[in-house]
Amino acid sequence: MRPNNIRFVSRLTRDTLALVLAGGRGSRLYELTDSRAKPAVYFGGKFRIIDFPLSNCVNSGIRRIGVLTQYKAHSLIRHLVNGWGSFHTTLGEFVEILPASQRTTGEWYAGTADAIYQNLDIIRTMKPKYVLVLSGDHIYKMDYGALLAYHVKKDAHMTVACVDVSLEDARGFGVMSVDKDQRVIGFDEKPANPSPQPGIPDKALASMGNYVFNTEFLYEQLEKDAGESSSAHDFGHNIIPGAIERYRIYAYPFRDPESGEQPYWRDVGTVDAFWEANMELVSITPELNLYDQGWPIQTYQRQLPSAKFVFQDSGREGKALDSIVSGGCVISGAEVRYSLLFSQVRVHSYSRIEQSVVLPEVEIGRHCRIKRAVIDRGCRLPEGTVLGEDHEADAKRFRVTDNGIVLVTPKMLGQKADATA
Ligand code: ADQ
Ligand code: ADP
Repeated sequence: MRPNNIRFVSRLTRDTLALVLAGGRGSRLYELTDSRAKPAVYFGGKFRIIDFPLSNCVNSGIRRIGVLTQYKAHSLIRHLVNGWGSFHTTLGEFVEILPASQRTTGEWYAGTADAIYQNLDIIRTMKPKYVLVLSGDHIYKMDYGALLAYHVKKDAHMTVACVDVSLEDARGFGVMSVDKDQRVIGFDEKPANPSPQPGIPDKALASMGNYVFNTEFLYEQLEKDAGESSSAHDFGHNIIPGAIERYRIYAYPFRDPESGEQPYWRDVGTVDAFWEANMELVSITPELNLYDQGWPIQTYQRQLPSAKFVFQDSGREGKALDSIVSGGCVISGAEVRYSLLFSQVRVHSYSRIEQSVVLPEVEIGRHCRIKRAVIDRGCRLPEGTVLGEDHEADAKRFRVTDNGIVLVTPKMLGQKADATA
């Protein structure tokens, strides 16, 4: 098939099986991932992080998707079943959950490559021509069709999608060096001293953790790696560094085709990054446009009544300014500013919430003052709670981050967390 064939990209996406790695904890999110895997963490009012790669697949025309789960997968699985379970299986479309179940090696998934290796028998039955391995951890909109077309044009065995990141951030990523044709000639997983790119002294080329494989090549590499006892069975640590010399591994720079700029891409790996990325959405023109119907982000959402703002008899206005307020919220005689409220949040009279991210089903009692906080799902803040004004006092009961964001979970309040949250 030739790239000038008009059906070229849609053929490629149809021949592709996407496998979303969704088993990691995301330990730097601390208590936010106590009961859920990082891909199940809430984002942007209605979504969970995994909705982004899944929506990217659907919008790109990839409708055969496996999701590999391991760590604390209950809320993730429930979300997938509720929100992503209605594909047209009769047309060969599916989102299939592939949980670690000690089926092949008798062990849990050891690393990202092992997670896929343990499902090879299932993957083989799906007969894909290309396998797109995706990280379930990031927030971005990306047309995977363009990535697949690039992979085929380069006649690559494997293609690694990449972004520019600061040298400091690069220590947390796989860092690549490439030749002038974008062929990968060096790959260092989480290097202590990341090398900058030639001509860009402050930026390294980082792997997004998204890979396209020719299927046979993937099978060969995984089988070889499975037999190596010293391997951690990880794509970044083992598979890529071991393959770059002998095989055609290419880097695909994630860029806007029109402007050439790097699009929005966030790894909300810490509580600070989580707060910041959510707060960015509240700004007047956020870089990530969730209102763009050309690339809709789908999710599971319950049928909820509209948000309601109550002007109390006492003269207290219930209002939200420069904020995002989701369905089922009631703001009564209270003021919400520069904040993002997920669904079914109740805010009672005489309270004020500022620069905060409030997850679903939170109740904020009367006379509370909340500033620069992340309130986890299901918290009930008692009347008169003050957060974000005295960090020493906050730190006695809650987590206060380096940037002074206060994280509150039901457990910290002595309340029972919802096991399905
Ligand atoms: P990390 O993100 O540090 O680096 P890892 O923790 O393995 O790598 O997570 C990668 C993805 O796999 C995540 O989506 C995670 O949820 C999932 N995952 C982790 N362990 C899993 C398991 N046992 N079973 C199923 N899924 C699992 C990787 C690459 C780097 C790259 C960054 C980009 O190794 O090279 O730069 O991703 O974020
Ligand atoms: P407050 O502390 O402000 O008095 P309340 O719990 O009494 O808070 O709620 C105030 C107002 O919010 C109610 O008078 C009502 O108008 C509205 N409200 C509360 N619960 C609901 C609900 N389930 N459906 C619709 N409106 C509600």
